[in-house]
Amino acid sequence: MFYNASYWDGNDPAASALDDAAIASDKQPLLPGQTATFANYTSYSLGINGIMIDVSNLPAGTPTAADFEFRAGIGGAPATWPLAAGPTSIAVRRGAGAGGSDRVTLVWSGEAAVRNQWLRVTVLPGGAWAWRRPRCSASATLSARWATRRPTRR
Ligand SMILES: [Ca+2]
Repeated sequence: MFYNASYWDGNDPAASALDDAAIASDKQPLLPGQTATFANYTSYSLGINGIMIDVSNLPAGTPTAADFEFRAGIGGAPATWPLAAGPTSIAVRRGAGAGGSDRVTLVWSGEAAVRNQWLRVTVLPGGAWAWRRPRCSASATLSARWATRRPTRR
């Protein structure tokens, strides 16, 4: 995840290369079977408003919200959480991801961003991705436990 529209990306609400400087390198998605730790929680005042997914061999075109499933909840089985708002925009930067992969950036604006809950992002197989099979890393959860304090480096 990254802190979209923050000091680190020049307060730019759009998805751009500036977002790479706003990556929360100390935060990690909680994968199925893992136990949540501090690394899975963000205290960003704007909630979970930016997620990057690096994809190898991304097919031509830009994924849409229909290529993902977004659910938000607090406890219980993530698969039963209510559907959450999709991202405001999705952008692709070819070759900008780790190891030369393609970087897919999802941003949520304003109230669309999940706060005080977990956000589960699932990459759906097929569709625009044209994947023959889903990758093991396709399902991840991030928390939007929102603290009342603002980021200290502002
Ligand atoms: Ca941005």
